[in-house]
Amino acid sequence: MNKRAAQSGVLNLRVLIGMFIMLPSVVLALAGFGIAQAQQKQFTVKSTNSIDPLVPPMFDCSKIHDLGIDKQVNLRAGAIMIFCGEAQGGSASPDETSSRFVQKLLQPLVYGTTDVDLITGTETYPHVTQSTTFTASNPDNPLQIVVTYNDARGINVNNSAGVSVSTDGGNTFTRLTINGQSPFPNCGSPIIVYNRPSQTWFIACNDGSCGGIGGYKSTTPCDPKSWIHYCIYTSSGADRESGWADNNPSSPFYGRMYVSWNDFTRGQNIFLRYSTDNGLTWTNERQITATFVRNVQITGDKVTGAVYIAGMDEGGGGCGTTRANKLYRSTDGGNTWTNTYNGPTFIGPCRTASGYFATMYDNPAYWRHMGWGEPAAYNGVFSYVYAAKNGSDPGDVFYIRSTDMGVTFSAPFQLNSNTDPTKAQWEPNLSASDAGTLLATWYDEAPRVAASCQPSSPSTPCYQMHSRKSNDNGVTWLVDDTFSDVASPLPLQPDPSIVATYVSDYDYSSSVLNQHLVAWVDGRVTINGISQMDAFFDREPPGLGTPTPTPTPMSCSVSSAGCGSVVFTPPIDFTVNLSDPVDPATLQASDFTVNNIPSNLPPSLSNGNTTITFHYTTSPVTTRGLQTMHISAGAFNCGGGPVLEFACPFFYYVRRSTPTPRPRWSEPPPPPPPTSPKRLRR
Ligand SMILES: [Ca+2]
Ligand SMILES: [Ca+2]
Ligand SMILES: [Ca+2]
Repeated sequence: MNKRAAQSGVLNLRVLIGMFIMLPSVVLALAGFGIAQAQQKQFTVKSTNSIDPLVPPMFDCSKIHDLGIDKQVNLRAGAIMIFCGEAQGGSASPDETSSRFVQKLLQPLVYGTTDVDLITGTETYPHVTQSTTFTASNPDNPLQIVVTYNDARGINVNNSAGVSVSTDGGNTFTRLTINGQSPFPNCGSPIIVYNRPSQTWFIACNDGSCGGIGGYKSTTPCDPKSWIHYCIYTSSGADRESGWADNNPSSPFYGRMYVSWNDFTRGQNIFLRYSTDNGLTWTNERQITATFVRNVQITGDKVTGAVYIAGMDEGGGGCGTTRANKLYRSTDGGNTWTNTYNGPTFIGPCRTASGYFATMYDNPAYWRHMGWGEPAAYNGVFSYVYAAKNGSDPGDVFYIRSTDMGVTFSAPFQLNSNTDPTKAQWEPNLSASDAGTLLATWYDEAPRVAASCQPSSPSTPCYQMHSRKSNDNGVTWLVDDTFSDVASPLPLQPDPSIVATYVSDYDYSSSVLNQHLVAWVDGRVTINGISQMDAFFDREPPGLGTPTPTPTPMSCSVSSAGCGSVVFTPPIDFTVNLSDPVDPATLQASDFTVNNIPSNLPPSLSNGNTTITFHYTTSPVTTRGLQTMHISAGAFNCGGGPVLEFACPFFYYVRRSTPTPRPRWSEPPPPPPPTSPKRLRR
């Protein structure tokens, strides 16, 4: 009874239970999955024939679709798919050689510097898969860069969250290791943010010890013993988490950390929690969607403090089916959310599909990818990159831009210059720098010469990372050129505990010191003679060109239901509504006047700082007739910029205490019908 038997056999619940009865020690070992069980960390899988520790005990395979397991991307869900025979695990027939080499530099670099392999230390076949990267940096110590990724090294001991740390600005990295594993037991699918006020790094992951989303935090990230466990959210259905931290001291929401995810046990919806106290506590979750929309990535605009979640309607999955980009925005620090954009449908990038997921390669189906990209926002401009099928072309990457904080968008701009309809470009990422530069990077088959790519063919170049840079926050783009140093073979996924179609789900790039920090999966390093996956890193230094000055900050406007109204009692309170939240630090009572008389009591804020009520000790309304409310342009800041001028009339009438009926004139006779114009006769 082993995993391969489980894959090939037709299993039902009773057979599963029988298996566990025959293997009581395995049941014992698995009992702690998904809940805090210190003992579980001590458990070691002793045999390659043991059942995958990622699969919960007594798991009912008939519930895979009800639970959305087939749509999830975390490695545990993949292990369940493999266990239930719904997906194949990776496999290969390695030869006995154990070479490991890196190809030398083949051509000059246009974007980026020298590529760095993030995977240091021992690799033990077949647990050699590292990919799906998330990159963050420390703005107060830009030499400190941390990249997280899925790491198969500890997949069989419930430890698949890899992290590599650089202390020299990204020239070299070290993969953190304790006792041969990452320092994050029970953790998988990691992401990372840096909390500037507390100078603390936070890894968030699918955390078995929290039974949901949790992770580890540290102020000395290169010390693997320094990381302390914490929890964010409890649910067995959490998947595909993403995170962002507001690290701009001038932002209205400086210091907040945001984590979003899909919860497949709660309608498959997107949820979010944020922390206002540097990670000590996390809010009750905000529900962002009311139906299944993939939580693609979250980002924020450090200037305005606005936070954005890029989502995708995946059209039921598969190849040849539609996708639609969706956007959700919060302008009050994550408290309330608005669905600002529902983009047009397009066909998702693919050559075929395997189960729910589209894949970029066929024969066999390989590299699941739905078209997910990455958002970036800076100074009121929201940008997004994604991938789509383009006629017969299996994949191109596109850029869309919004100058009204994610409500309306420019027409999609194709970033890849290669237009060979047999070559795919896919899985793009994007980051924005403080200089207003954008860097988009994607997987590009431009260097492929062979008719197709097959995994584990070290002599067949398949793809190379390509980039394109904008020096004006996305208005115009420099040329498309290479970012990684060499063309990579298509790496194999040989780990039997990870679904065979997995290569990389996303790369999350970021920026520091006007550099762009990018990681990706590369197959140039061979082990046992096969091309396998390593997470790589490179950075785009500040450009030599002069970045265009950043756009004028967004303005926001004031409205009031009182405009044009009639009052019969002189009011002392006046309520106005804002298009975006006011920055309370910029607001004063005297910003508001009626008939040039300023308010003289502290104003009240409500509705997430989008409603202001100004107060008077005595009403400024004293004479009958026309009255005028007024706020000068720039009197305070809201939505990240100065408020527009507001002037609004209303009327004060005095009711007659004893209404006297007016004499009525009798109705005048109707006017005579207009004379019909004479028709011209021929
Ligand atoms: Ca590897
Ligand atoms: Ca293409
Ligand atoms: Ca490079």
